[in-house]
Amino acid sequence: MTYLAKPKLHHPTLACNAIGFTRRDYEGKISTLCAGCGHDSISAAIIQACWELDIEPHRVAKLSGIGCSSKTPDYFLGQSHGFNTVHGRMPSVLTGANLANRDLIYLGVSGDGDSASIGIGQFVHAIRRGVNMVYIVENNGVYGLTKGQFSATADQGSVSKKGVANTDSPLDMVSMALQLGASYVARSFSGDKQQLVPLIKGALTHRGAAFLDVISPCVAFNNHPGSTKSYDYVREHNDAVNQLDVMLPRAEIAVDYAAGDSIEVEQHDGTVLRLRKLDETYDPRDKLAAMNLIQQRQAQGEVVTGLLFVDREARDLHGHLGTVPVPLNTLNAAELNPGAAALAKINAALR
Ligand SMILES: Cc1ncc(C[n+]2csc(CCOP(=O)(O)OP(=O)(O)O)c2C)c(N)n1
Ligand code: SF4
Ligand SMILES: [Mg+2]
Repeated sequence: MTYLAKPKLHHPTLACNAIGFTRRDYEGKISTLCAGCGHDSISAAIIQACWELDIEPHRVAKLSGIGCSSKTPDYFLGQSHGFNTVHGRMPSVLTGANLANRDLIYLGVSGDGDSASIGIGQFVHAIRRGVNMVYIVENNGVYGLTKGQFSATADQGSVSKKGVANTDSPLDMVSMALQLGASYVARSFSGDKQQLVPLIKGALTHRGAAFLDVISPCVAFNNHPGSTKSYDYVREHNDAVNQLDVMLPRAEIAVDYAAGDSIEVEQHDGTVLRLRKLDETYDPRDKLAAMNLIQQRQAQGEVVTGLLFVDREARDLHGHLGTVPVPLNTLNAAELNPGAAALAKINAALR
């Protein structure tokens, strides 16, 4: 069994939003991810954001690629449209769906492997075209699903569960998104619900390409030598009849820090992540300042979080292409086939 259905029991006193839905109405199946995986916290934040925004679930199309992160759309918005694409191909499928039906809210969920490795070309072009979407990368620096190989966002010098150091330079998807013309760019941490929920709400209400890089710890690959809880130790001391992976449950890493402050977050593998939250005076309309700040803080070993850039006047792909203002499936035969005279005019313009 790859998933577990949730029992449909709603407590009668559960709070409803303005359109009469409880949070449970925005949930999906029971997650099969490792206990404590950051991705589950992001799913919870998406559920909360959609509930608070009174979004009708059937108006959302959630799309993903392949990976633990790309499995998560199964665990939220169970009443929405869903498309689990091939590895790294979510952006082009999302672009096509968006062009066909502009009336849905498009939510692309991907991983750092799915988007920064195999799907990097797809990511680049969807952002550059200004597709009206929320694009979330659940960034853990590894290919979690295939057992922890480095992804293209892994920091140089970080050590894999096998003790091998990563020698490659990391891709910073936030800096790339800014350079590529995303009109809403933010970074957060999966365990910072206070920051993440408003950022997702802002992205859902933004018209244009909204990109969110959410750092999301993978709890399964904190496999340091000497630990009696490591996979190797468990295997060596396990007289099992077949090869098993033991996913030891971990607590979710939650953080709570104020605007302008920085915080050191110890991850399950003992590494320390230094987050810096943008302060309240920060102006997210200045793209150059955002690019500078990311680089400056990075040089000091810090990861800046918050809404880094927004362009409220942005046009989306439909605006660039001058498409019809309604979904294509609502056009009637006469509108779809304007007749021989219109065709002759187009042909004449091409001669
Ligand atoms: C074409 C193709 N190549 C490789 C794979 C194997 N594969 C499955 S998931 C994955 C990486 C997923 O990493 P990421 O997107 O970071 O997701 P995570 O599991 O870390 O959340 C890879 C390489 C595949 N499924 N299809
Ligand atoms: S392997 Fe890592 S990314 Fe995948 S579910 Fe487990 S903790 Fe999450
Ligand atoms: Mg990953």
